[in-house]
Amino acid sequence: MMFDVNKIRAEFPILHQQVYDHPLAYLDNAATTQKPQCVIDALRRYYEQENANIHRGVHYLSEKATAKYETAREKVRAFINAGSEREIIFVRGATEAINLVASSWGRVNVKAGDEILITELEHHSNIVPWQLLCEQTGSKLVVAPINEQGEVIPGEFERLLSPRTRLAAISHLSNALGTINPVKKMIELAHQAGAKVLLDGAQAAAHLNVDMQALDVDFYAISAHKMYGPTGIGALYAKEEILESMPPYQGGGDMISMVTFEKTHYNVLPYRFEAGTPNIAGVIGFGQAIDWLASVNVESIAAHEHALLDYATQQATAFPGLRLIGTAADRASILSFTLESVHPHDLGTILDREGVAIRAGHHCAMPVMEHFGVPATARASFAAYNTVEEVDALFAALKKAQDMFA
Ligand code: C6P
Repeated sequence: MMFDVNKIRAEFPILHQQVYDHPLAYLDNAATTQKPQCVIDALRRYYEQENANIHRGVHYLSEKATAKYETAREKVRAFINAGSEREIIFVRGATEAINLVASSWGRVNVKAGDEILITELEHHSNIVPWQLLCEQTGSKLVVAPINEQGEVIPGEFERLLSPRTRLAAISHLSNALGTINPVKKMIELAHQAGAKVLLDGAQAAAHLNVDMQALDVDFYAISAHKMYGPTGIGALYAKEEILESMPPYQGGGDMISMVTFEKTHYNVLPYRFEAGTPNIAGVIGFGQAIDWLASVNVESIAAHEHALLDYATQQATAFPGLRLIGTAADRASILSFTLESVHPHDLGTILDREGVAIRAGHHCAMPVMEHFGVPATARASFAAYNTVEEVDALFAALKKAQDMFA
């Protein structure tokens, strides 16, 4: 199927509005993507026609809601090519997925003297849970440094892996730099050292083909809201044999098979890790978003975004006073930069008045800012529905901001 950006745009009602008398150019997709009509309809349909609690009722609506919820699990499984639905745990998002692993897997697998290896380009969600685990267990956080392009220094990651490394936790695609890590190779190296690997796929899942079996990764974290789906829902992939060995993350309804005051028997996978009434509407919306992504095709989206990123990078390179932050050889969908004598927050505000939505700040990756010696960057991030005209609008607005501060 031909990639037709206008046809795609037509499916996103929110995009067709004026902001301060300018057509909206939404370039903040790394923070969250907009939602196609089919996802909005699925959420509405759920509350209008299907709402009931799942896994509990014997009535018509409960069975219908349960079937939709479990169908969505199968959609997530297929989308990331996991081997089994038992390996897909619904959580609030990538943040909760990582916290689940740190808390449950970490509790029984990490002890004093062990090491957790991360990289310098991680989001706080893939730093702080490991710091907490290290504080609790007396283990040590080890950080693989990045170079001036924003790439994990080849050789350093390998050098820092040791027999003490229990886990390597790595971003698949950096939200602050756009760097795509060579994760296949990193997973192989970590496995050779006897460590498990968690990939933070929050940014990757809507921009790269992700395949659990081909990667042979142990844990993978995703957020629906960055994949054209609802907020407050995401998934943790974990290998079945690892999940089987992990203690429950939270206790409550649905995660048990039998409870007495003396002893509780836990439910089978994946329910053991889904305590309480879940975000049923969110899961159904997530399933719909995956149908949408799969129908447009992630590879076609990636090619479109790559062309936009190339075009934007060319303009950025020629723009006086602009410094690109993150120039890795392998990059996707993110243009992070500073502009001489204009603070990124001022840039964000001025661009907003021109209808251009970007993010300005540290992007929850403060160590990356420190590495590049900047307090913050401006970040434009692309999605399937963005256009060359919107990139032009970005640079026209940047010119205006520069002129104002000249
Ligand atoms: N990054 C951004 O603007 P949650 O919030 O749980 O859906 O995702 C957290 C997260 C984890 N890892 C990476 C690489 C991320 O980019 C994010 C979210 C947003 O860059 C909000 S800070």
